[in-house]
Amino acid sequence: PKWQRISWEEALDTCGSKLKAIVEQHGPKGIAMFPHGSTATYPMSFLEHTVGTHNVSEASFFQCRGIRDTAYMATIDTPPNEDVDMANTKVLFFIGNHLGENVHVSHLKRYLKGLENGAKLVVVDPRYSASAAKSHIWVQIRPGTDTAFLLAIMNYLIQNKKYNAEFVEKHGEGFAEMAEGIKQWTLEKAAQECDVPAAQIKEVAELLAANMPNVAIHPGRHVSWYGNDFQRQRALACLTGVLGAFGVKGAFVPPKGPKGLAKVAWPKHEGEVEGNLREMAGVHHYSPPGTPTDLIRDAAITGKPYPIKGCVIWGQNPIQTIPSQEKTIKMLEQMDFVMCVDVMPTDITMFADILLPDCSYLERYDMIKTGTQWDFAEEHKQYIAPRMPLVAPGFERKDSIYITNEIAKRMGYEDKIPVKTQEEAIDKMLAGAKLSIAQIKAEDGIHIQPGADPYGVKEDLVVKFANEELKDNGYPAIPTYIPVERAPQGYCRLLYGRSPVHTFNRSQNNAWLMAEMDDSPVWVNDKLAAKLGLKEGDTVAMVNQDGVKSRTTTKVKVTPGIREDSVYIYHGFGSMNPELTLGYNKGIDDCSLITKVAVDPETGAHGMRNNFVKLVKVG
Ligand SMILES: Nc1nc2c(c(=O)[nH]1)N[C@H]1C(S)=C(S)[C@@H](COP(=O)(O)OP(=O)(O)OC[C@H]3O[C@@H](n4cnc5c(=O)[nH]c(N)nc54)[C@H](O)[C@@H]3O)O[C@H]1N2
Ligand SMILES: Nc1nc2c(c(=O)[nH]1)N[C@H]1C(S)=C(S)[C@@H](COP(=O)(O)OP(=O)(O)OC[C@H]3O[C@@H](n4cnc5c(=O)[nH]c(N)nc54)[C@H](O)[C@@H]3O)O[C@H]1N2
Ligand SMILES: [Mo]
Repeated sequence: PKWQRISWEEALDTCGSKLKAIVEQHGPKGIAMFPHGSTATYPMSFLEHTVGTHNVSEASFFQCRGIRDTAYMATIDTPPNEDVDMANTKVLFFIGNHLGENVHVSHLKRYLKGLENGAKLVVVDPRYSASAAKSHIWVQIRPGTDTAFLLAIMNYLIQNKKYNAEFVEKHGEGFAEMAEGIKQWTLEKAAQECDVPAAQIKEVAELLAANMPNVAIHPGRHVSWYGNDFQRQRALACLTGVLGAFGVKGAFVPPKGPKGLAKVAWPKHEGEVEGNLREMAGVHHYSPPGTPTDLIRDAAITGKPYPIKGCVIWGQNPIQTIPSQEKTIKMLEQMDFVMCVDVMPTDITMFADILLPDCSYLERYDMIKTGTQWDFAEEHKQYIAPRMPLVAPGFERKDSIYITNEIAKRMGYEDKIPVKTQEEAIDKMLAGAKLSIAQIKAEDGIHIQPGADPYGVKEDLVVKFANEELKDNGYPAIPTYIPVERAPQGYCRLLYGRSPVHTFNRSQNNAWLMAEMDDSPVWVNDKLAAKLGLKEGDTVAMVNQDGVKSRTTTKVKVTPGIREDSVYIYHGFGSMNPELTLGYNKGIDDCSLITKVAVDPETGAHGMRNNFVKLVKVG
């Protein structure tokens, strides 16, 4: 990764002419985009709408929450976000979902409020997570078997007539079909599959039944785990239905946020947008918006069904966030042109022909944050808060509206430009709600207005316990458990999660945070460690089932807080770019060991926990 500094003029000219040449030769579909974050929405709209490519793939959908959203849409017709009323609930129910290490500040506040208010917490996790540490029931489940666990709970509730019959009668569709189809999932059968006591599954079911409908079945967030995840997410939505936990205090309650903000988007492409890889292959009918990453990679590498030769990466680090680095690198190497817009030299920037420095979040206007305080206050207030720059951009950094517009001009789209500046974009959006930047500044940066009571079950809510459309497309109509491969002899499943101190890989060059935590020790079960002759603090490398060895090493953390069949590290460590001076080679990059790609059939999203490793003691 050696760089030559050039002027913005030359950089923009090069990006514009290279992308234009690719569109001329291969059509708009010859460009792929990998976006993430608020600054990527405007250029994404340009490439998707105006230039016209389907080949846009967000790791934050396809390796994160896309499955959750489409599985809930196939069940209750709406994506769930994280709309559970944790602050007012009687029972919090988490599958994975390690809040406390997963630090979403607003969610944490609601979660802690719930615990303060006396909610019981059920945490299903193979590891003693920060949430498990606060739980009343910790289910130390065998990884990948959660759907069996959920089906057994539902079956128990149904068989023992402890479900919410009134709700099911009024809002359920296909309930009898599901009840019949999951009959086999007795407590004993699930206990064996999930490697947890039958009595514990019963205890959880009884706790939910005793407190329904005021229970918070959390939909989770990062759910791309094993390639069987659509079914688990369907099961979660159905369990919420079995308990009737919609629209009432402590249940699944979509907040009523402010309305009216206008949209700023690029105009739609005239004529049909060609080259939808998913439709051409007739697969993944429940894909989240965009195109599944592996379809783009395969097309780019093979040139079939068509070549993809230009790549725009904007705030995504696909080296560390898409399984099989080897494939991602092959895809990038065959491109005629790769441009990257970033704020730091992370691993992906090593593969760019041109690297453009984006404004950091303190130097720019940003997306407008809106929300409600319905779960804290009786009066249900709403807020509208555009993020505003604190300081002028340093080091010649430019904002995303400027960069996109300048490239668009050079590609021949000057007449389509929707807004000229960030301020114009924000003012346009605010105008929809009869507000402006000037007014919000006068209100000290946050506009607060009266809100609406979010409680109440929508009359037309339908919970599809069985979904016939799924069956028509070749998927199970009812939530179904699909077993995954278990760790081969001598290997452990590689699990990963969030460090409470860090944000993905983004904070690995932050001196304060690295002073707090600059390594990611591997969690090893104490009994397993004894068998392997490993001690706390030993240095180890990892080798996976395909013989891929970690580039770096880490220390061992010996603990009873992880199952014997798994090991655990934090995601975001082990950067390979030496220019990321503080993070370089610190800890192990989980993604480098995720070489086997598991694809969720309904969505095309990628499972990330289906790889196995051996620990190799250094020396
Ligand atoms: N500090 C910090 N917080 C963040 C982020 C960050 O980068 N840093 N990123 C944010 C983002 S984008 C997301 S999506 C979220 C992700 O955070 P979550 O949505 O909470 O992620 P999960 O994968 O549900 O949770 C990880 C937990 O799953 C457990 N687990 C592993 N395998 C299994 C299994 O088979 N079954 C069960 N039941 N549990 C399993 C692991 O042991 C681990 O404790 O975090 C968000 N919050
Ligand atoms: N192996 C593995 N893969 C995962 C996960 C995992 O835990 N392990 N988690 C999954 C999840 S939940 C998610 S959401 C995705 C996220 O995956 P990505 O979307 O790839 O997100 P990040 O890893 O945060 O990479 C963000 C990139 O944007 C850059 N960046 C930071 N701030 C800015 C900015 O203001 N402007 C611009 N232009 N760039 C910026 C960073 O320097 C970095 O290069 O990864 C998924 N993939
Ligand atoms: Mo995520």
